[in-house]
Amino acid sequence: MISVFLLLGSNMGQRASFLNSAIAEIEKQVGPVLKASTVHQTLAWGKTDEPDYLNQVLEVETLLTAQAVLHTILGIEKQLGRERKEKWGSRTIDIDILFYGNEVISEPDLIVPHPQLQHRKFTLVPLNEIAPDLIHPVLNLSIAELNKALDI
Ligand code: PH2
Ligand code: MG
Ligand code: MG
Repeated sequence: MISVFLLLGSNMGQRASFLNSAIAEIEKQVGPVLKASTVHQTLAWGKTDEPDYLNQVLEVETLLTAQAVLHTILGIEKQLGRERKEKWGSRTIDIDILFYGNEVISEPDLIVPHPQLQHRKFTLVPLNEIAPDLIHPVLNLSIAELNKALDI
């Protein structure tokens, strides 16, 4: 069993129900949700002329490989009406892998830990609610430390 941390984001339509539908599908297709952060409303980052997001982080226990998790969550995004048009454009649901156990993965379609997570308050704040002591296997800092470092 591996613990995988997922970031959910929605900034289109019924955002809260997209998060809840994603959680239900993740429970069915990836594994049981061990922990869920609260839902945070956040300003769009990167492409700032987009509507506000709802973001939430989950810890999920899984028997799937990292590649299988990736393909499963891409399928769930499609199931929930995700369309990909422009980078950082609005979306019904985005599901990103933040951590897969303490593995470091560098494949053409999958980089884990998520290469941007240490720069993004919308990821670190909910992650810090459920896993402050988790150590980033590349940066060797805890989530609490990374979260604090972004305030400076
Ligand atoms: N995701 C992005 C780009 N910008 N901004 C917020 N607040 N939340 C996100 O989940 C988000 C974003 C790319 O996936
Ligand atoms: Mg994303
Ligand atoms: Mg994504």
